[in-house]
This record gives sequence, C-alpha cells and structure tokens, in this order.
Amino acid sequence: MHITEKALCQLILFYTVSIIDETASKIEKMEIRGAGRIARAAVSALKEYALTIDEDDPERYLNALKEGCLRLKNTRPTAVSLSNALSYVMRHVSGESVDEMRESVAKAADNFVESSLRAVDQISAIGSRRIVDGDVIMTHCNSTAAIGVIIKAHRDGKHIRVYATETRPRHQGYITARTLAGAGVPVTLIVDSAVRFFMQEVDIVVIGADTVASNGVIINKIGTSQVALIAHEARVPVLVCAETYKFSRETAMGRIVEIEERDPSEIVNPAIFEGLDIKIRNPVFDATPPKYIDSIVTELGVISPFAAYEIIKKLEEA
Ligand code: RI2
Repeated sequence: MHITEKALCQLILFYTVSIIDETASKIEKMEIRGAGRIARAAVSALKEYALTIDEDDPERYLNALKEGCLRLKNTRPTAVSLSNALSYVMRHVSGESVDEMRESVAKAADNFVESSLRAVDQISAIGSRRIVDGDVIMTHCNSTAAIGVIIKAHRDGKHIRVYATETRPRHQGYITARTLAGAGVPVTLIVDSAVRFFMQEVDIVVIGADTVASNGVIINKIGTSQVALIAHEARVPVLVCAETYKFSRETAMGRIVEIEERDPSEIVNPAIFEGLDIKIRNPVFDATPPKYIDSIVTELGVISPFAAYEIIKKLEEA
C-alpha cells in the first residue's frame, strides 16, 4: 500500500494528539485516578507526545508541548500533583533544537515518575514506623501512599487490622479493601456514615492527600474532614501520607484550591426524581483544617501540618 507523505503526517498528528486526548479523557472519567497516579500518567503521556510531535521549528514545538500540557492539566482541577508534575517537566525543557528538546522532556518525565514512585516507597517506610503492633487503623478512599504505609507495617510483622470506608459515590474503598486483603491485611469495609460508630475501636487514621495547602489544610476525598473531626473528638491521631509534589506553591501565593464538583449521576440516577425539584450535588473533595491532623508523612520525613509552608519554601529553593 502506498501512503503519501501528507497522509503520513496526518497519521502522526492524529496519533500524537490522541495520546494526550486519550490520557486526558481517562483522567477525566477517573479510569486513571489517585493524585500520584494522574501525575505520573500525565507526564508519561506528555513524554510520548513530545517524542512524536511532527515539528522542526523549536518555537512551534514548544507551543505544541504547552497545548498538550494544558489539555492534561485541565482534566481535574483539585489535585495539585497534576500541575506540579507537568510544570516540573516543562521547567526542564532545554536545548536549541527540537531533538534536544524532545530528549529533555523524556528525561524530565522519566525522572518525575521515578522519583514519585521512590517517594511512595520512602513514605511507606517512614510512615509504617508510626504504626504500632496491635493497631486498628481506619482509612478513607484509596490512597497509594496510605496503603503503602499500612502494607509495610503488616509486612514488618505488626498485627494490624483496618477499617476501610466505602467512599461514596465512586466506592474507591472497594479498591482499598481488595488491595489490603490481597496483601493479607485483615480488612473490614464500612459505609461512610459508620465512621463515628467504629472510631472508638480505632488507634490511628491513615489517609492520603490530593493537595496540601501552605496553611496546612489538607484537601482530600470528600468525607475526609468528617473522618478527621470524628478522630479528633475521639483523640485518635490522623496521619496524612503525601509526597511533596502534592504541596501547593500557589496557595502560598493566595490561591484558593478549587474543589472539583462532578456529575450528579455519580450519586444517583437523576431520572428517579423526574418531575421533582430536587438538586443533587457532588463535590468530590473537602478541606481538613491542620488542627485535626497529627502529622504529614512526606518522603523528606514526618512534619506537622503547620510546617507545610516550610516544605513549599524548601522545594522552591531546591
Ligand atoms: P494517592 C484520590 O483522589 C483520593 O482522594 C486519595 O486520597 C488521593 O487521590 C491520593 O491518592 P481521586 O483521584 O496519590 O480518587 O496517595 O479523586 O494514590
């Protein structure tokens, strides 16, 4: 089959755009989810895109990269890990020629993915030291970092058991329960509204974060602030597991974190209320004040939530 040069260019263009679009759409639909995972998926897509953009002019090449970045960044507004990861890669674009630029993007994307996975491992090692033999743990939603801490404690021979909330409306708690059970951790699934009922048995709450604001506020899955408030009432410490790329520099500059609100159909089929004046709202994150959080475990160590600003400054200087 003979293929013209023009057709080949169109094919390459379609392929490159589709890498970005495909990943962006998977992130939007939450087929790829979790603050760390969306960051890694986005930079990996950007790398693939960077390697295949059919453009010889460095300026136009850079513009195409920026467009790809924007499409990926606009998929989910709350988790700062996504924009921090993409900004990291874009900051490292260097070189005079398109080939050099391609290489710099690929290298930065690989570096981000590698250091992000290393950070999760470091958090598991550090955070698991906070788990004591015999602890009953409660977790909410599905956080790779929090699960890493729990599984490491279990592998270290600590006899622990876990209450995992269902996490309405998308039931990410099912994934958590499956993962923990698969690793041999005794796990009990509970509905979100049973958190206070079971809190009296709990020794420590271990959760993740989508964004850590400069004032120590944690933005995480909707319901997290209720879990933390109940834990606070019961004098149960709350351990937040968050890689430093989840710390938001923008909040130090005064920006308020946007809370994503998703389609009501994730909660209930609106058709069942047809003809009735009923609104359904689906905010998917909430903000937990630092006074309800004992510590944040980062790959750099355990910090007080009130030290979030110091971490942001430190990263800026690095
Ligand atoms: P890791 C998730 O958001 C949850 O809120 C979870 O706690 C947080 O990201 C951090 O997850 P979503 O994508 O990065 O389910 O620790 O909305 O995996």
